[in-house]
Amino acid sequence: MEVNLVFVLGTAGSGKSHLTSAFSTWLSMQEEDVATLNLDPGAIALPYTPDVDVRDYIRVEDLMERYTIGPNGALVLACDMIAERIDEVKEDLELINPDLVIIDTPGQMELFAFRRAGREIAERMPGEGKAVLYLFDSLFSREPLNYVVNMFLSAAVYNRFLLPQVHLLTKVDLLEEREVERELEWASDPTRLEEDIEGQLVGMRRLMSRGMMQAIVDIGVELSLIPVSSKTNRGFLDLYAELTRIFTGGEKFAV
Ligand SMILES: Nc1nc2c(ncn2[C@@H]2O[C@H](COP(=O)(O)OP(=O)(O)O)[C@@H](O)[C@H]2O)c(=O)[nH]1
Ligand SMILES: [Mg+2]
Repeated sequence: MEVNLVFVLGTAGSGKSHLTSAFSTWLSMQEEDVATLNLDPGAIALPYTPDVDVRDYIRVEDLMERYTIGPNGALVLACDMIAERIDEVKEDLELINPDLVIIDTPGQMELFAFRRAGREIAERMPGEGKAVLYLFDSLFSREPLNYVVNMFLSAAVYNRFLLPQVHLLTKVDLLEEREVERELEWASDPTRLEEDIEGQLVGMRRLMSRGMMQAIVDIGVELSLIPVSSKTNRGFLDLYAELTRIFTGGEKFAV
């Protein structure tokens, strides 16, 4: 099956499910043969109807009952179990046979990104090309320290999957344009981030975030952030161009 896979990752509430919904709808309008896959077994209500849904195989409530465990334990178990059931997911996808699959991942990112099952799934899913979209919640990242934390998380995700990674600044419709511009500037020019940290933070938090930022600069992680909104579809053309470049350019690793 010649298919390209796009894994959508980001902290809880960063907009993964809404992006999956809006971007896949937008891609369909561009005549892309796109399918959606929900890998979040704990999703209660999704803003779209997934073409393939792990909740058809694994139900968090069933696990809670069967093993007498709470919702958190069941969610961890469910995410680990997806890896074992991945062949069924593959078969369901093969029936649809799309060119591109947008993959919505568990609300709590650590369940997918930092447990073994996530990488196993990413490795075993058959894809001609694979890419990760890492979502920076623009509201959350408005605080310089949170922005720095997000840089670390995105670097950790990259380190985990070693797939081309596109960074998105989500929900930009909720911010004033100058706030959006400021976050974009932090990405393109770390000295601006440093200045804002100097200006806004005091004491221990200032020392810590400066040290953390310096580490990021030392590691050499460069960030190019694409501002997007699932409400207005802003940035989708840029995102599409970036994915096309990754999937047709044969790029193996994003830096
Ligand atoms: N205004 C606005 N709200 C958004 C956008 N994307 C997501 N949201 C809201 O952010 C919240 C979390 O979104 P969701 O997609 O469920 O995040 P997930 O946990 O990463 O899947 C929801 O209340 C959404 O309505 C956006 O582009 N614009
Ligand atoms: Mg979600």
